[in-house]
Amino acid sequence: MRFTARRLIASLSVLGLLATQSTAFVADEQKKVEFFEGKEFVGASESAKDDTTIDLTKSKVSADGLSSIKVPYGYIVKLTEKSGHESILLSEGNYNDPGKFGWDNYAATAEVKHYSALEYELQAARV
Ligand SMILES: [Ca+2]
Repeated sequence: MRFTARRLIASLSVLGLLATQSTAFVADEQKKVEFFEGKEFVGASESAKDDTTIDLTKSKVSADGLSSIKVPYGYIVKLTEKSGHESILLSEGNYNDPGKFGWDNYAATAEVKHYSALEYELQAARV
């Protein structure tokens, strides 16, 4: 009787662990960098989940220019203006108004890089 009860508890623990892991997995899969044409995350938007370079002048935010951006944990985004001479790196954060640092409707390309947690701590420390 005791043995059975213990086994049941052990089984439930394993199921609980699996459920927690699959939930974390789903949450991670839904993470993405989001680009918006308006400040405060409004207007037409573009998103990226994997390593990629987006030509913002030909993307969904091209009509009004990039004016806000959401960068989840694990991502670093490099924005570059059209001459290619100026660029900035953004790590995790919700940037509601990049105009505050002179980047409203200014970026022409966005290079998105996705890192594992360990790599990210190293990379983000350099931003
Ligand atoms: Ca804009």
